[in-house]
This record gives sequence, C-alpha cells and structure tokens, in this order.
Amino acid sequence: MNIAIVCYPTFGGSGVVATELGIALAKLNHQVHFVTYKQPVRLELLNPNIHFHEVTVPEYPLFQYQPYELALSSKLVNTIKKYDIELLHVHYAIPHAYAGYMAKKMLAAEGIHIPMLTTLHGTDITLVGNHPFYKPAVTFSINESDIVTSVSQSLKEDTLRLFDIKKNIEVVPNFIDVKIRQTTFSDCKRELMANSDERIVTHISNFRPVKRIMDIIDIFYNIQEKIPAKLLMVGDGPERNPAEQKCKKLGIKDKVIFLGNSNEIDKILCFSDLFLLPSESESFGLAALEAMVNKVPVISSNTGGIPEVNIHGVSGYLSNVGNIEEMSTNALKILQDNKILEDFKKGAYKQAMKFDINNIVPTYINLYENALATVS
Ligand code: GMT
Repeated sequence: MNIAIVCYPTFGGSGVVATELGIALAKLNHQVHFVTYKQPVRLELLNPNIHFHEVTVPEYPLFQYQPYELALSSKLVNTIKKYDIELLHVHYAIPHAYAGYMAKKMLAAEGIHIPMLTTLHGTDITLVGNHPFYKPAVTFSINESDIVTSVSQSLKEDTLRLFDIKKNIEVVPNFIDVKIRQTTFSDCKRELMANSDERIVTHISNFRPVKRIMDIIDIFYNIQEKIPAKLLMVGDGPERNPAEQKCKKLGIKDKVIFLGNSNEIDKILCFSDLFLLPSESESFGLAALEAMVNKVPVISSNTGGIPEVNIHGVSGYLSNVGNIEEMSTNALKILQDNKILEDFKKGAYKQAMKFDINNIVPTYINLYENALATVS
C-alpha cells in the first residue's frame, strides 16, 4: 500500500504513535509518506519506504493567523497525486481530519478517490475539540471520515457522549514494540542520577496542566520523607517552572532532576523504579505503557483510558484524580519492599506485552484494506 500519514511532529503521544505505526508499515514494505510541518521527533528517515513532506505556511502580513489547514490540504493534494498515494491516515482530529476532508474533496473533483482514516487521540476530543469554537467542524470531519478509530474504549465513549457521531468508532489501542524495548542497556548509568541506596521515581510528559504536575511533586515529597529517593522529571511545558519553584519551596530541589525533552526515554526508564501519571484526563496513557514495557510499575489516576492500560495491583495502582495520600501510600508499598517491587515489575512487563506492535498493527492494515475496498 501507499499511505500518507498526517500527525503532529512534536513530543506527544499522538505523534509518537503515528510515527511508530509508519515505521512498522514501512518495515512491512508499504510506502509511507509523512505529511506535517516538521520531521516527527521519533522518525528516522533512513528507510527507502519512508518519505517526509514538509508543510510550509508562507507568512503574509494580512493574516493574523497563518492558514495551516489550507497549506496542509494543498500539500496533501499535491503529494497524493505525485506519489499515487492510495489512502490517508490522519492522527488527531484538529485540524488534520478537517484538512484531510478538504483534500479528499479536491481530489474527488479530479476523479481521484482516496479513503481517509481518522484516529482520535484524546485531547482532540476531551479538551480542545469539544470547545464550541471547534465542535461543529470536528463533528463534521469525524462523520465524513471513511473509518474512525479511537485509542481506547473510554475515548470512544467520550466521543459518542460529547459529539453527535453517526459513524462507527473502532477501538484500536496504542501499541509498543516489545522486541525493540527488550534491550538491556549496558550503559544503564543509574549512578549518574542517584546514589545506590536511592529509589528512582520518574515522570514523562508535556507538562501541561492536565498532567497534574503539582500532584507529582506532592507525591514525591511524601515518598522522600520515608525513603531515600530521586525524582526525574522528563519533558517540558507550562507547568515546568511552577514545579521547579515548588521543589525549591519544599526544600527538595536537590532530589528532583528536571531533564527537559529527551529522545532517550528507554535509557531513562531502564534505571527507573516507579512511574507517576496522576493525570486529570488521559485517553490512553502511552507514557505509562512505555514505562511498563521497561518493567517500571505505574502509580496513576484512574481517569479515561488509563485503567485499560495500568491494572490495579498488577502493573501498579490506580487512585481517584487528586488522591495524593493514596498514591503516596501505594508508591511506598511498591518501593519499600524489593520482593513487591520485583513482582510489580514482572506484572508491568506482562501487561505491556498485550499491546505489542505485532498484535495491533495488523488491525490497522485490515482497516486500510476495508477502506480501500470501498473505493475500488
Ligand atoms: O497527553 C497529551 O497532552 C498529548 C496527547 C497527544 O495528542 O499527543 O496525548 C493523547 O494521545 C496519546 C496517544 O494516543 C494518549 O496516550 C494520551 O493519553 C492522550 N492525552 C490525553 O488524553 C490527555
């Protein structure tokens, strides 16, 4: 197949999933064309089946807002025609499904019929897409997609509750390449980050308010009062500065390391003992799955799709959003006992294996074949 993938290229689960899906398809000998405004962060271009087409929006003084959707839909039309692309897979409804729909219509006017598959990732539905400013356009472009998928059952239910959706939504969970993640790093430099008697607690995200970064600091504060520990904060975003200030105020500045954005997630997770994800809302929680495949148990909230990924008492523990006391107690339960930690590590890894790429990518390929059958 010859497939175009549209996604956000920055750090964030939807872009990561889109990129890893594209890489997996390319390995299966499909031609994959990424169409976005920057090379996706996890995309390595050294594969003859992977192509990257950059969308540029020329600045013009008349525009207060640069028309990215327009540039994206034009780029899609040109790319699809030039490379005989058969199918369009857009990740994140805003504005990708909308731009994809416009591209489809422009191509149809020339007698070229391209099916579009839209994957809903979470914030495009629960936070941003639901805003009255966007809702009619999001509803329309979901309904006009040929196939719609969501990354969890919970996100499917949210979409059906919040929007007037006429389409069937297929749940296709996010995935992970277990084989690649099996690497045991010979340079797993734990001693760079912590003393040998310290437990390492990690959080990775885009530090947006929805991640409840302050809860992470509070939970870690409770942990470090009881046992020697370090907290690694990986990523960047609006809550980073306030979090750094809070650590200073609480007197734990030396125990919390803010690493910024990183492409070495697996290396960081290989020396982590526990992962914290107390989010307000989370359609799936890809970061938790990445932790689990690295044998790191997860203390999380029980919101959205997280319970479909993190299993209470097996791969970690779940609590109501904001229940810092319970999350701290559960974290200590795991961290204070080597045998319990070992059991949770095994549980986390076993649960992560259910989301192996080999179990999920064939589902996408099936959906692509179904979509192609509708136009041939
Ligand atoms: O979590 C974010 O803020 C980033 C966002 C994105 O669009 O990249 O993540 C969403 O999609 C991920 C991949 O499907 C999911 O794992 C995240 O749970 C979801 N985030 C939220 O629902 C808040």
